[in-house]
Amino acid sequence: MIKRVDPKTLTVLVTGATSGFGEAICRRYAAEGARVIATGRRAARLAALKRELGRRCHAVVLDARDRKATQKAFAGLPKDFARVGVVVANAGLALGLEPAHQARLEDWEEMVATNISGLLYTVRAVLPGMVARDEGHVVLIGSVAADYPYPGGNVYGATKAFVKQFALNLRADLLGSNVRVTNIEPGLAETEFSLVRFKGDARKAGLPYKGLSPLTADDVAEAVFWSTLLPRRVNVNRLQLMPVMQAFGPFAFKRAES
Ligand code: NDP
Ligand code: 8X3
Repeated sequence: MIKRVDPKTLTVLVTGATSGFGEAICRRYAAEGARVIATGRRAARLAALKRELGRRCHAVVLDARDRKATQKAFAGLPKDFARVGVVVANAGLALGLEPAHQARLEDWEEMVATNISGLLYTVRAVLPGMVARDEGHVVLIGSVAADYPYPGGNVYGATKAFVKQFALNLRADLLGSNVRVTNIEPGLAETEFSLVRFKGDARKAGLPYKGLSPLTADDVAEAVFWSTLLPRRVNVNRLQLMPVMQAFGPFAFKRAES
């Protein structure tokens, strides 16, 4: 017998809710009656989402890299939103696609600060409450870039490999509690991700999606939603999804000229 979690009972905290996956995840849960806490840096977009979702949405303007602000914001949530049942640590970015010897160190630092430190600040801020209540679900947004290397993916892929191992180690720590941990690893998905990676160059940003059907933000939101509503006895450790039109490359060789 499948007894799914009732979304109407959930308060869901989503970082990076101003676009892409995060925004779609907020909409998906809100449509089923959950309360959502939406965070991100762009205040106008958060305000628009709050207007759209109404009283069931609490919006917090927050830079995920700011440890103190994160702790303060999540410690001071309004009463109706204080019992976070699902946290989706989604805020993240890739910057640049240059080979390692040409990449900008500032880009590497920003990816580490957001995709690793920011994710840790978010999880650490809500985890004690979940453990105390013996109920909760930590969802981390990883990437196929954690599993398969590609030229120019150097630090971005490495940050997502961190997410992968952190998810597994969290599970190890949480055994014995009813707090669940899931790492969702999407492949190519059309959001603002590419525009951010190529720093606003719309032509370059469009190239990865040309001639194929990438995943959509709604596809990823559905995977997150589904995994958190499974019966509480079930833990999806890791869920990798790709467009049907994407697969893996063969090994690459540089052969000597003959
Ligand atoms: P988008 O660029 O559309 O969304 C990224 C979100 O992250 C925005 O809401 C942005 O909000 C937020 N964000 C970035 N930096 C910060 C910060 N310092 N503080 C707070 N929020 C921040 O991209 P996606 O929706 O595609 O990306 C979401 C996640 O999915 C990322 O972790 C990404 O690595 C991952 N991913 C994306 C894939 C893809 O192909 N699109 C595939 C696999 C994984 P704001 O700028 O307002 O702060
Ligand atoms: C985003 C997917 O392949 O652009 O994580 O790195 S990819």
